[in-house]
Amino acid sequence: MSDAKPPHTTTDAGIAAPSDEHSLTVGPNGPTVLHDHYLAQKMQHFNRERVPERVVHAKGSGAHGFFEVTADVTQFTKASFLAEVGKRTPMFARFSTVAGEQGFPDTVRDPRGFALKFYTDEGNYDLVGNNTPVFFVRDASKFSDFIHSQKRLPDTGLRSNDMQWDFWTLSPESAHQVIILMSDHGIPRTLRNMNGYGSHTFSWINAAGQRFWVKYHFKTVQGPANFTDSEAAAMAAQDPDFHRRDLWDAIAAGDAPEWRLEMQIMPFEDAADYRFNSFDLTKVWPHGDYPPIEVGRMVLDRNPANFFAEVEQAGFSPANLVPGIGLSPDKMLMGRIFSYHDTHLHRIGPNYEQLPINAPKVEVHSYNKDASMTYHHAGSRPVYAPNSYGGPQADPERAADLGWQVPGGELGRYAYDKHAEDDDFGQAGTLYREVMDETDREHLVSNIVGHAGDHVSSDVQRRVVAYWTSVDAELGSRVAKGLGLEGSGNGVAPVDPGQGAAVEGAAEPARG
Ligand code: HDE
Repeated sequence: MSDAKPPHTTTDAGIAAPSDEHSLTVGPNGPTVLHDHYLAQKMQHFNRERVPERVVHAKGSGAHGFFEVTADVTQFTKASFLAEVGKRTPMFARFSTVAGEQGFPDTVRDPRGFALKFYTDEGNYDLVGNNTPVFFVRDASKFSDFIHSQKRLPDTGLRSNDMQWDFWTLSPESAHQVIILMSDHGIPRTLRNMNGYGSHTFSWINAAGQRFWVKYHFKTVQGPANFTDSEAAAMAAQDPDFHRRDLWDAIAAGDAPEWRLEMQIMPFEDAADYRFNSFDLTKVWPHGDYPPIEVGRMVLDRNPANFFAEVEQAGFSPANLVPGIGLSPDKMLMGRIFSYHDTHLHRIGPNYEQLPINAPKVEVHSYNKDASMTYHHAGSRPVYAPNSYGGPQADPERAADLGWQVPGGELGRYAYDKHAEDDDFGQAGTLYREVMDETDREHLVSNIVGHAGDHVSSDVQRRVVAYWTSVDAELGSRVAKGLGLEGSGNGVAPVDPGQGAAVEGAAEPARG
């Protein structure tokens, strides 16, 4: 409680406000007059307080901090913020759930967004990842369909496990991500106890122009910790904002969470013949093939001063790449390069990068001008290029490098380019048999049966059994047993995409 004399209330025009609580009326019981501008502007602003929530990742929490380089990686990248051991770069992170709206509980079974904005001395670098190294689909064209299946039915407005399993069992490439989602890692105990990943394959380019394919792993120094289904349900009822509160309280108490950045580095030439398609977002690179190397540390040590201004208005984009860091022909990453800036234009306006949370810490010399909420401008400087009046000139030597050698080919919509060991279930099966222990497997089966047993039609449940049987026969039979469908799917591949609707006598999907 402050005993300092508070400032006097004003309008947004800085004019002293007449009262914090009384409308302007004719006598104490008379009509309120239209020219009570102070009352009117409070209500008018109140009606306009909301910007559209994010269409996905709506519920989130954020914090400021820094990234510090702990190893020399200049042989792989010329990125300035990675140029020397000990170099620190200010950053902002936003963690989020995917499918729930802003009021949704934190402790739900869902991937977590792991969005990082590095305010580097070459402009902002955004790495917009998740807490899982893979994703449900591998082509941007399926993303909005996938999200629609995770959200709400068009008629009831309710979420539906039937819809989720219908999509997943008709999209076998989802199996690796779904087994992670249904494992104990599907509900992190806190945002501090989860890893983060770039998920995609990106490229690093060194000063000599050599390109390497890379994958980012942010390992929580707090250690991974998760909720079981029942613990999570109890917490969702007790404190729907538990994750947000935990992150805030930890930082406020000086217990700054930290992550260790490890990188997998693949020589450029390896990708062509690697046993997995190196750019398939549903696959990992086994660490035995490309052992992760430690690169740096990320520490979050400052809470936002204002939630809306910083967390709600933060705009991240995978297109924000600095020199020395590039893309890869990952069809999901390619789609994302368009989408994020577009969503910010819709959600927070054409000048969102002038907002402090999104503004770079370096000078901006852009030929973009005007548009609503313009704050920074170039004064009388030319607004066209080329010009002979001292306007900025592009310097390709300083720019990020978005190219790589591309084998030719006809323009077309191609099926996925399978490499020697590529299939949709192999890495999920390896995870089940070789990485999980028996407790993990028991929890996995229980989570799958609990989820697929809740308002999911029998036709879809049969495909669920076939889906998990394709991952691992023993897993499939445990799921079949849990769903009371023994013998209904052993060794049967899931229904081919597009045949789902043709299943004879397909029951009306359970409206869950
Ligand atoms: Fe996103 N994603 N995404 N996404 N995503 C958005 O941008 C999109 C994908 C991720 O805390 C949106 O600002 C497309 C993968 C995070 O503000 C939107 C595709 C991964 C966040 C969007 C994907 C992510 C978003 C919605 C498939 C992990 C929250 C709101 C091609 C590697 C960032 C927004 C924050 C948010 C598009 C798939 C992570 C709609 C088109 C894969 C962490 O632009």
